[in-house]
Amino acid sequence: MRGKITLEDHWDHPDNGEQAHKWAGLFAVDPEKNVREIMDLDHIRTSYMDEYGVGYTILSYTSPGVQSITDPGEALKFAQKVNDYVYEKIKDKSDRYGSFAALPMHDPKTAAEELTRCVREYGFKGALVNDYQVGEDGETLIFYDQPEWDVFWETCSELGVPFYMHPREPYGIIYDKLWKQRKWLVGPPLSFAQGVSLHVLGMVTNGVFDRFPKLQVIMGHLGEHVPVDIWRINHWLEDVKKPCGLHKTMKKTIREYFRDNIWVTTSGNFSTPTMNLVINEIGADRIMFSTDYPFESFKDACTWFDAAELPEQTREAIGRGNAKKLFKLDQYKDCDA
Ligand code: GRE
Ligand code: ZN
Repeated sequence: MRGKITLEDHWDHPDNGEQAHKWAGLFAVDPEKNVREIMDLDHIRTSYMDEYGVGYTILSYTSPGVQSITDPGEALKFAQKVNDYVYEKIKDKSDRYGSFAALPMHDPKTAAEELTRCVREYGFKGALVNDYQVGEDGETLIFYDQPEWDVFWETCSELGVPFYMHPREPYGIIYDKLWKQRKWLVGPPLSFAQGVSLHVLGMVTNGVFDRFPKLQVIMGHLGEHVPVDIWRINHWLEDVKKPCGLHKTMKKTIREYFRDNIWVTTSGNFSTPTMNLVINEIGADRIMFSTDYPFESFKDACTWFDAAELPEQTREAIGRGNAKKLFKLDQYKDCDA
């Protein structure tokens, strides 16, 4: 399929070279290639897009990014720097590239202000945040499912832009107690999915979507294990007789929040049986194609999706139609690159 849209494509800033090499050493088969590709906002990326039929990409600053900067002032400065930088890089290529805002998540008001600046001044398409923010003391983990974050969610709703909850690596005591003895499960095999699932289900069960019914949140990797478990999650949370039944605080069923507020992308999860499961459980109208480049191969993402057995109407919806609707990409002219 030509003219696909992709939403989980990471980049890194030239000043972050040391960390990029460290991260690539942990996760990439070919670290040099990974760093070269993640730093590129130009020919390498665009030629992959041209070759494999991606018309439009919404870029995001890499993980853990701003979420690991403990000092709130530094986090804001760094977020502004990367947002300014990517805007300059793509502003003349707005037919092919958009961007998510990177945000400092120490404080809801500051986060809301930086998001507003990026959307209003730069035309950014939403925010992509790497799970929890590490707090100023280097120990606190800030989750956005608490009531003080309402001002931030209100801003997302009012601006009408989606929020992408992307994974980060486990940090501090969480890493020491749970993952240190089984490091190979950190990242895509398990910890990423657990982290994002906890955070998004925290938002659902703490009433964020009841207070902001227009808010739209995206999860990558075909839903980070939630769709496969949705019957069981629903079963326990809806049953008011069970002690963990959250009937007092939740207005709708888990399935209804997925229908109304949550989207899922194919990033880094190129399995047709799993995609079919998500189509069955969540619906093809809530799924959007994505790659997870350069942590996954651009080619693998695209050739898998193009060849997957799907009705053509479904391929069109997942490949670009749903993203066009969600991100209001009407100006985007079905770029058939
Ligand atoms: C990511 O998407 O950010 C990512 C990593 C490391 C490994 C795999 C992956 O940062 O998808
Ligand atoms: Zn990713």
